[in-house]
Amino acid sequence: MNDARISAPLVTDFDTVIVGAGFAGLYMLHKLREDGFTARVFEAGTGVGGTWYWNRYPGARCDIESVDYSYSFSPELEQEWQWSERYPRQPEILAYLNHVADRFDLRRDIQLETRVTAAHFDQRTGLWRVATDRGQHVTARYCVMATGCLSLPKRPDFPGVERFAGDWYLTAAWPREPVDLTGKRVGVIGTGSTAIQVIPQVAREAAHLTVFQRTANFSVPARNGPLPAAEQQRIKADYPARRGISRDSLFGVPVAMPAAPQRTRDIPPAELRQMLETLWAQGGAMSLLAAAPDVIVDPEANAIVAEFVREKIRATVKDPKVAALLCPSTHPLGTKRLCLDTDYYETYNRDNVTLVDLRATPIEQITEHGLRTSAAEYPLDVLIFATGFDAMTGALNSIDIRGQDGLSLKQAWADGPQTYLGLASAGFPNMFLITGPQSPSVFSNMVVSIEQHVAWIAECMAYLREQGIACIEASPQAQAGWVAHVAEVANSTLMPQTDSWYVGANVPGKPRVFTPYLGGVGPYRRHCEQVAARGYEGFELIRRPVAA
Ligand code: NA7
Repeated sequence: MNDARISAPLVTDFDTVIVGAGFAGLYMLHKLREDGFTARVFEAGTGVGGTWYWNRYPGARCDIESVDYSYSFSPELEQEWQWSERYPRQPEILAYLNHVADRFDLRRDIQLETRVTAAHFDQRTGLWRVATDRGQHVTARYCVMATGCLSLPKRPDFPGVERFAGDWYLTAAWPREPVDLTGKRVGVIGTGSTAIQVIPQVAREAAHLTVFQRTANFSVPARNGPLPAAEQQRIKADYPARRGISRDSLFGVPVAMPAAPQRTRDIPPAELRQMLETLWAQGGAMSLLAAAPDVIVDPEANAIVAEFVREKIRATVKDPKVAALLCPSTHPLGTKRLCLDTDYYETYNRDNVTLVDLRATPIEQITEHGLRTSAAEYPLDVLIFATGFDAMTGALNSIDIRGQDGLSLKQAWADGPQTYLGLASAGFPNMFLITGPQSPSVFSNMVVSIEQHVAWIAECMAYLREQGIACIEASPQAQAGWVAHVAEVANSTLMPQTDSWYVGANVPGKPRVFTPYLGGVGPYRRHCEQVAARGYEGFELIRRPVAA
């Protein structure tokens, strides 16, 4: 970048444009306002909440405990908000985010029902020009993408879908009005985390539920239930310590990283069995992974824990043929998102539930009255697509983002995302990504990772202002080093071999790259802090021209 080309204008519409009003966008706005920056948030939904605004399907719930899946930036907020259950339901998370928007008076800087369509960096002025689907054009020095990791759902592209005479729904775009499934014959396509939440709910309501499964997944019981006031009080009395452990942990949950982790295979079998039984009885997917983190590295450890879960499935599901179909066999445990459920396997003991194996009998087409596989036609009144997302890069690539010399982000990332720390991308000055690709993001408690990124970005902007720096841009060398490091860490695990959305395998034509950073939330945080402490090492900083 050449300083001489930047003639910073005196006036911009906003210091920062923030795209998205979910957990990330809301806190980014609050933090920037506190630090004396102006900001405008653009949000496509008719309300705030991001992921938790859109994913309102029956059974939608977070798989991180409510006391941990919440902001820590305000001690008052964390003390005053009362969670009703161990794992929060979508309506409760949405109510929480609306409370946050009101409590911190955020709404006046949020423009709803507005989708950002383009963001172009103007080299001459050093500003971002942002366009929306309402025909607006605004300028800002910084552009912060708070677009979420799982926010672009895959559209159903099954042959014949347009002919279906019944109602169909995408879990990630569930209607705001109640959907009555009573007495209906319902089909659910997919058995990922979303479907595993939807299926038990739908089975209770529908006349009949047919589940179309391509890949069986591992799921761990949530053991959800009310969160007693006394228990919540006890946690809140010690919140700073609990939050501190999460920030330093592997996954952003309050399970401390062991100094010298024990290898699962070295634990005497009886002791290991006892440990797994205890974890199973307590519930929680993240606790299981955190207790035996080597399952994603060591095939032997993985086989032990995977077989333990398969045993539990066989013990729960009465029909041995159905149990066998539900036992995952195509991938090591944890290499696809480890799911969390309430009564998922038990649901297959109901008389009104049928499981269809799409590996043996693939979908041929959706017909006017149902769905046809290679073996049979299933008459349906309602079809629910729980078929996943174009994860981590989809939402970013769907905006026309152009940086230096008109370089498009999509083009720059044609072979997979290229970022420095998952926070920025070379060629795109003054653009920040919150929980971007190649940061811990989806492999962590998102709220912990979001707060870390927001704090880092705000501190960076304050530094630039103080130092009179017009532009910050990731250097291509630092970026190449980070991308290689992310790949090296991933390649030391079993993760990249499995076809999952972590590697983009669920979207035809998407480059196969393992995208989250697996180095752990705590070590990653320390690395980002070091980068800042060293004057933003790995970034190029361009001073504001004196005459501007
Ligand atoms: P996932 O985890 O991507 O699950 C999608 C499911 O849909 C999965 O079982 C897929 O089977 C199935 N699927 C997708 N396309 C098809 C087609 N064409 N035919 C049959 N089956 C299909 O998405 P979720 O929404 O459940 O979860 C995403 C994340 O959101 C989750 O991990 C949490 O972090 C929150 P496949 O496995 O590809 O064979």
